[in-house]
Amino acid sequence: MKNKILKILFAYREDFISGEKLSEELGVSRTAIWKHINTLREEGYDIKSIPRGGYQLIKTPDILSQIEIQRDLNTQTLGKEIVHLSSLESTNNKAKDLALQGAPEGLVVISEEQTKGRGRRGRQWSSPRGTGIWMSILLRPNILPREAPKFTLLAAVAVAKGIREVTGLEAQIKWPNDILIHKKKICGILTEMSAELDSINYIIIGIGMNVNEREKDFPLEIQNKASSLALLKGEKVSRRELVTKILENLEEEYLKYIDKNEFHSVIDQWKNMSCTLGAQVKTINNKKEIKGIAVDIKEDGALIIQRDNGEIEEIFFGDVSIRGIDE
Ligand code: BTX
Repeated sequence: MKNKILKILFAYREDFISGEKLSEELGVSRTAIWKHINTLREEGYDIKSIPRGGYQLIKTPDILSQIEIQRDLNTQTLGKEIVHLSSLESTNNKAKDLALQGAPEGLVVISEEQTKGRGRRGRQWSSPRGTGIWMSILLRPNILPREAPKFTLLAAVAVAKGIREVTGLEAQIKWPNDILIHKKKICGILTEMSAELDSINYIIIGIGMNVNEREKDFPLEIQNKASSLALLKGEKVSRRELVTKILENLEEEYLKYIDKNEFHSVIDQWKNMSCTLGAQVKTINNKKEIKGIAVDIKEDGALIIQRDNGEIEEIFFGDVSIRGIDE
């Protein structure tokens, strides 16, 4: 009922709408309407009321609730169901629990803060309240498990493109899963899956993005390498618009891949937005150091490095440091 009231208030937002009209349209008493309006106010909606004039929606709050995100969302499956919580240990953990309970493909879990946000290999992900986007998307693709690394590439493209569309900032992709702007880390992606030998139960794409953080919101040890979109843009950025664009971009590429087996547009965009290709890089693979130039990316997500002596190496996992960015 609360959401129905909100929808009507939003549609009439230039105008006042009377309590009487609301109660007629929704078939509940004016007192019930008044109670729901008060709950909406407690959630941060600025709703003006005048005696005999009715109610007017003045301002919506900066929260990533289902109704706020779905307002402009143009997707078939992704984000049709959104679980939005005020605080969680990790949205990836919650998405995993829901996946095990049979949650459908396209489910999105978003939290205003994470108390145990996770990076790769047990690393922590700083996720302060109300400033960034901490979300996980559940997919159930009918593909072989070895195809799964493609989803990190797909997600990185959807995110980098979304940032460019909303802010105009030149987001770049650093292999395998970082989004950087002006050499600072803005976003990390954690793709996790549950699979049998020949089939995937589910894939969870976890996206952590710094949006409106101030410098002091970051832990001291990452202040020199992390930044937020607002710090780089010089003004507050809409988290809602970013989530919408990212889900739309993700679905577009996902459907192309799943329905038409078409992945080249992800690869092309990945290459265009990459800050890794062409750079001098260094990584550790099977305990040996590999140094050279990153020359290509393969469809399975592998990074191709050409050593100084001309030898070619394929890297599937790990961290790569880029000369000029990390050292
Ligand atoms: P990663 O292992 O590549 O990066 C983790 C490293 O990044 C940390 O060790 C730290 O140095 C740095 N770092 C930590 N927090 C931040 C931050 N807010 N901004 C920039 N740098 C940071 C990257 O892992 C994958 C992160 C995924 C996070 C999402 S949030 C939603 C979902 N739920 C969850 O628990 N994780 C994912």
